[in-house]
Amino acid sequence: MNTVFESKEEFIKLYESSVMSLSGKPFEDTSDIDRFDALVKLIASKSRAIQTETEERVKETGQKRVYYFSIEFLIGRLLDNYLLNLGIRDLVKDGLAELGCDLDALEEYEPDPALGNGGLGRLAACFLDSMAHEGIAGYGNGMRYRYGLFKQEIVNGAQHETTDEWLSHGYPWEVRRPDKAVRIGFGGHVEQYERDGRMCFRTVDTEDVLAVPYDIPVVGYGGKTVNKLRVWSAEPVEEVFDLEAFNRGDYADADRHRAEAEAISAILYPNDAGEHGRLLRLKQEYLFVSAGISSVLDTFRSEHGSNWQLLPEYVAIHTNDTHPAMCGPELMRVLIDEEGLEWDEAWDITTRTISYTNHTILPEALEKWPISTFSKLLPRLYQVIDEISRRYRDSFDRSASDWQDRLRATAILWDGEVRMANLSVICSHSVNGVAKLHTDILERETLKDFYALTPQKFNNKTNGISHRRFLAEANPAYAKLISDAIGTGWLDNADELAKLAEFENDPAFLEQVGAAKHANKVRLANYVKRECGLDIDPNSIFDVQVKRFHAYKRQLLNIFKVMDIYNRRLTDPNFRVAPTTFIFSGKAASSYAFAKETIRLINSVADVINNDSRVNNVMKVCFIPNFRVSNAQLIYPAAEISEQISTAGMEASGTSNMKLMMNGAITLGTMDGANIEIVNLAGRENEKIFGLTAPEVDELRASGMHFAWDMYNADPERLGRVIDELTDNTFAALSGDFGSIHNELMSGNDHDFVMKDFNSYVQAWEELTASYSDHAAWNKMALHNTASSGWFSSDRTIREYRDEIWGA
Ligand code: 475
Repeated sequence: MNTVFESKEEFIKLYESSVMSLSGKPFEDTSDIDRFDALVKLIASKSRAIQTETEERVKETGQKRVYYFSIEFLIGRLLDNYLLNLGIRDLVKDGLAELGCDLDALEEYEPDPALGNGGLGRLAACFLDSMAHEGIAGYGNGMRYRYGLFKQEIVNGAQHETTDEWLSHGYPWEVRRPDKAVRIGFGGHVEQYERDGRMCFRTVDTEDVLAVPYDIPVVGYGGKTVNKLRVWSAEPVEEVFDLEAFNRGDYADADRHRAEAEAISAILYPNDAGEHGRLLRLKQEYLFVSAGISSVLDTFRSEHGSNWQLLPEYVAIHTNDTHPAMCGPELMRVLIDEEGLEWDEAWDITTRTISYTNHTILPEALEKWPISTFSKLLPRLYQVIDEISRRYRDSFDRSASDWQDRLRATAILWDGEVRMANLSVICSHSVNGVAKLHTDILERETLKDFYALTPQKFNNKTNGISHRRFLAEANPAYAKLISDAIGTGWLDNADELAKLAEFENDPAFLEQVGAAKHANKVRLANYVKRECGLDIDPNSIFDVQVKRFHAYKRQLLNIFKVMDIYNRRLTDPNFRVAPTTFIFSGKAASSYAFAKETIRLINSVADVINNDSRVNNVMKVCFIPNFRVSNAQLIYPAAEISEQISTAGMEASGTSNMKLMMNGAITLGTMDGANIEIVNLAGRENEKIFGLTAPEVDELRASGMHFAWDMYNADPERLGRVIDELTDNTFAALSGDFGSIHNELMSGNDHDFVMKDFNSYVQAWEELTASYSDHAAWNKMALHNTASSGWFSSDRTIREYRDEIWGA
């Protein structure tokens, strides 16, 4: 372990002087914000010292550098994580205490940067942590949005969005690097010119903006490697302040130029599946790709000169979904137009450098851009894409009978559109899915024509999570119990969690497992009381579904279950219900009406049930507003049931399933995404599986059968009643009825199989919760889940990427 501070005394001395010099006040007069700010800046500067050492080591050993391009990095708060990774959490906590400061209280001042929507963005952040832990020279390349994902407030049960001003007090982790800024050109037209007797292309009359990088340190556990995350901000190239307009009183006009440039990095698009055709989104994508590639090549050039054939040996560029798909053509453009390489050589270098991960099979998430928009905004890049496309078409063996079908399915340019997924596959040497089933579906369905042409490109990399953030840091009570039992080696190597299996039959230990869970439930109950004013009972079962709202994730199925239990309890007071708190949290894309109505339904059901004294002792429904990394870290440790109930075949992997499993929750789920791997690792008897399988879903879809009304008619007492209650005012008091959900379900013929899976789901829930009363048996299952979860550490995932894709 690197010694960051010689001793507590040294920390105190450095910290005190840092607080005073940054605030310009005597220590006693400084505010908590001053103290928080100074603490982060001290830790950041210590981290940068290690970063310099890391950098020297990378240079000396000629280590391959991995660049992870992602339009989202949902990093969460960093302070606690970095103190843990540097091995100085106790020292700092004690030192602060001597100065009369409480570390936990100071940590609350840290903004929780919402630079991502959900799974994809959080995965990128977990990968940064694991790359640093594994000693990989791995760097994030992304966007610095001025406003993160909207803040969610609940008004009369409905989601309202307000801006997330995470930068209003500054962000002490970042360092602005104007010396590394890159000029990005949009629009204009392409002209040919002669250079060294060779015809070349360049774009003229462009409108330029400046991409300015901000660097955030990424501290690896063990304190030996510190990498960086570089995020780009858009600014005007030069200060063009229109003094004349200002003097006329046209203040907005005076600064128009700046506002137009800054708009590019102003907002994160709040949709986790598809936001196409928006020019600003395309500009965002090009900005971070072009600036990122330029900075990658600068570093390479400074170390290896212009030996571009060596690029794939020293550099891997990974593209997280299709948002960075322009990496391929942009690298081609630079190698050809600026470095003077021939097409074939540039192509070989490019495809050996780039790799691609697919995160979803949802058709609406497959990015496409109108050629007209694209070619106007990026004329030269479009020419390069057109040439990639032409050569791709020419490569087809036209004697094969099905070549036209294959071309139609895999073409880059088709029907007036640029198809980004196909571009990504064609420019990459590796294409991976994020769980076994997902990769199978990519190979067999979504990308089957590519798989037929180049099967060797395809591979699976089942997702993982940072077990340090989501277990060690989020769940200190359980982490202490674990470390007392098996030592702290699991922080470094999550496989060591398997040693916990030894304690599965130790009644005293199991009781402690239960006690830690209870403490976490009390902690969450306090948070819920503070945030929503709702009392929830830590002795009830905490049944948790937290994730983005989406039809296929089926929060609707979950709330139907709650409605059904409520109805049955009212009709039959002898109907036994294990006391349960149903906890939901998550955001819906602002434009996704069905998802927003589902949130309103949950809150409306909550309003009725929580105020009904006939059922209050056995059920409560709780919607926790504004789900984000920081409150997720309070929720996962308190969960006992992990709801992973997506329509089989639809959830590429899921990662909250892994976080919850690691924290000892039992998965109540379908055979979908990584749930399948959870079941394989922990054993089916330690989870509760229900519902249609992916092949059954396929078959039903293919049959074209219309079953929604039949199912409704067949079960008037329960399912039928729940459906009626969408429109009969039962839950309308807060802000009205739910006709649109009713309509979607019945006219859409139960597209997501909510009605089809309803019975088996409620039954599975009843069986699972009935087993809760045997606390010892439950705690044993919980412990077994934790003990089986080590494989889901993103350390393992990253080692697989390193060995099988990046060769780093
Ligand atoms: C999957 N986000 C999870 C997770 O692999 C999976 C799409 C378009 C624009 C912005 N964001 C997106 C996603 O597609 C996404 O988050 N997908 C998720 O990726 C990590 O675990 O199953 O739904």
